Amino acid sequence: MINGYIFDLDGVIVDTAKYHYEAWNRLAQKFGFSISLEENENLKGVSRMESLDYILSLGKQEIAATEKIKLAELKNQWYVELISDLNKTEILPGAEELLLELKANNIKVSLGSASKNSERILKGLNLIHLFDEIVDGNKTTKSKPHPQVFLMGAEALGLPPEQCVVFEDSVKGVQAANIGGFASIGVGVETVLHEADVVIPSLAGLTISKVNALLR
Ligand code: B16
Ligand code: MG
Repeated sequence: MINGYIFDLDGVIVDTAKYHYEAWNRLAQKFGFSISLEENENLKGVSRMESLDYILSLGKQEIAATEKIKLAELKNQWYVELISDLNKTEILPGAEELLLELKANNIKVSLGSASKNSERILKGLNLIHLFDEIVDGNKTTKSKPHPQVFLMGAEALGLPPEQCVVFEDSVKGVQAANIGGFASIGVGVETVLHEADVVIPSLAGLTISKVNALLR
């Protein structure tokens, strides 16, 4: 029985992955290389500092820790500029409709995101009131595939993991949900997210009864 819904943010609720990619690419170009779309797949759901480490390793750059902090801040400054005028068209198909149905049915909802910008994004899109709890990169100490972010979400909702479903667009996020004992719904491509219990292309047309049927 599913009583709680936990949503990843980037790639599930909102189409911000393209802005992370743009900002990281700008940083990579400072070092004379660019990030391929395949390499970008490895950045989804990964924390800011871990993403930076991965990018610097792609460019074979060895950078002092203090300089890395400055680079991560620079990337975030560019990212925040890029998302400064996010609008409703960037809410991914079906996300708002499902959140509204959950609210109308008093089903508990938490965010489970690695991003430290999640409140800014959800407020900007006027979606924040549809979440009972926000667990994001400002609260966690461990990155996906560690299940911490989802376990904290379930705990905040007052539910055990087996009563919650996690929606994720990243491989590491799906792994985190599985390790934590949650039902997992991958949002994206089956070949990439095959470890999820169920994979759907998007949230478009998804309802509570369809989720229950998918997980039966
Ligand atoms: P920030 P999610 C993740 O969000 C993104 O997928 C990932 O690309 C990003 O590096 C990470 O958040 C940290 O974001 O720099 O805004 O703190 O998919 O877990 O919602
Ligand atoms: Mg994501």
